Amino acid sequence: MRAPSGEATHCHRSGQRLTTSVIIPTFNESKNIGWVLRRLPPVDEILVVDRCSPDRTGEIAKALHNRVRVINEPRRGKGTALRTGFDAAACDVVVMVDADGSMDPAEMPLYVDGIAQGYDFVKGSRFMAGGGSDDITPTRALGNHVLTRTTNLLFMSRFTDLCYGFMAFRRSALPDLRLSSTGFEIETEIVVNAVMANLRILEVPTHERQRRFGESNLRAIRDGQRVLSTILRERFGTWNHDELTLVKGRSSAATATNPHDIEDEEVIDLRADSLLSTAHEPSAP
Ligand SMILES: Nc1nc2c(ncn2[C@@H]2O[C@H](COP(=O)(O)OP(=O)(O)O)[C@@H](O)[C@H]2O)c(=O)[nH]1
Ligand SMILES: [Mg+2]
Repeated sequence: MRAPSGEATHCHRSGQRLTTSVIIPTFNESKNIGWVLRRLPPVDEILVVDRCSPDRTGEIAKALHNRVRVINEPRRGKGTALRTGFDAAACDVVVMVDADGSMDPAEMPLYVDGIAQGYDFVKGSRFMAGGGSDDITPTRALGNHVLTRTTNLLFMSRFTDLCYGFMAFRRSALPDLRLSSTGFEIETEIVVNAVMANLRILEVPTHERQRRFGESNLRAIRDGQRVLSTILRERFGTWNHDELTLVKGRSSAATATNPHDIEDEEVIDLRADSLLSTAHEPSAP
């Protein structure tokens, strides 16, 4: 029997206990969402951000768990869905979990404990001691390894895994993450911006399972390129051909081609005359 549920949040503070919002992006996951919701530990808020799935994932999720609130996000992309969910979340800790059964929600306490211990950002790693994957293909493993190494070199970090989306962060850190990604590269954007913002970061071991039903929406080459572009953009800025400027930060709009549209950024003028007086010193991570 379902308890009545409304739009009201359950995220009131109870003593010093940290409240938790779980964000689950979904696109046609009707056969998997039940398993994910059953394995969730008690949380304060569950936001299923659904791309209006034809297989009625949203309705099914709502019928299965009385804490579920479904947000319909018709725009394409995991990044878009997660950003919509983050903006709607109301609790102290935000945890992101996929809906395909590849991430075991029963591991969630490890992430929330990390935040409770004082970390701002806790991310899962399949490649540290105690972690693993039943799902990763050789192509993806190689791509992830190269992208993780690249990130570590450019941001002076020591991550053991990059392209994996089981993560938790303190909701108060959300503005520091300055998110604008629409696709799978959002995971990378979160990681590198957490470094740039000097957040306290913890990696915890996680075991990736095989997706239970259906097929992945990720395309390794296309999405790998988007991840690489995100790393380079966050580290070096965006080159603007028209005005010969390098723009650090990014627009809230989809592209950063016009520096006048860009909010919250630093514009480095690389025109020859200004180069004589301005050295480009990227800020240390
Ligand atoms: N709302 C929404 N969710 C998506 C979209 N694309 C993927 N997802 C969800 O994001 C999660 C990860 O996607 P998946 O296809 O498993 O990618 P992979 O794990 O990287 O292979 C799953 O829960 C998907 O249902 C999308 O366009 N919109
Ligand atoms: Mg998956």
